[in-house]
Amino acid sequence: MSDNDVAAKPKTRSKPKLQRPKLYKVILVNDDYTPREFVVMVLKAVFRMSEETGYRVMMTAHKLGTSVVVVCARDIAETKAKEATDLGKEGGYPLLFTTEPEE
Ligand code: TYC
Repeated sequence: MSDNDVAAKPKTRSKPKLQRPKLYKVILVNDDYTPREFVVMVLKAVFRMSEETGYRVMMTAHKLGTSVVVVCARDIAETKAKEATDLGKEGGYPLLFTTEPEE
């Protein structure tokens, strides 16, 4: 058996590329009906925010139209957005939280 019979090893080692799961933003959307204090209460209850942070996030949405609440894994983002939107519904308000993938 000559050296030529030995199967050549591939010269490049293929590194398995583990894709990092995409992160999602939970976005608070402004409306004309939900009271400010109610929005802050929901932010504190669902996203464990302090009064100060909740107020700041609420005022950002109030002034600019939307505000990013948190960035996290897709399933958590979707669950929290639904929980928070449902709290608004229970209170009779059109409060809306949406999700979108982070760039
Ligand atoms: N714009 C509402 C008001 O003036 C308050 C509000 C803020 C509602 C943020 C929704 O995402 C919101 N009562």
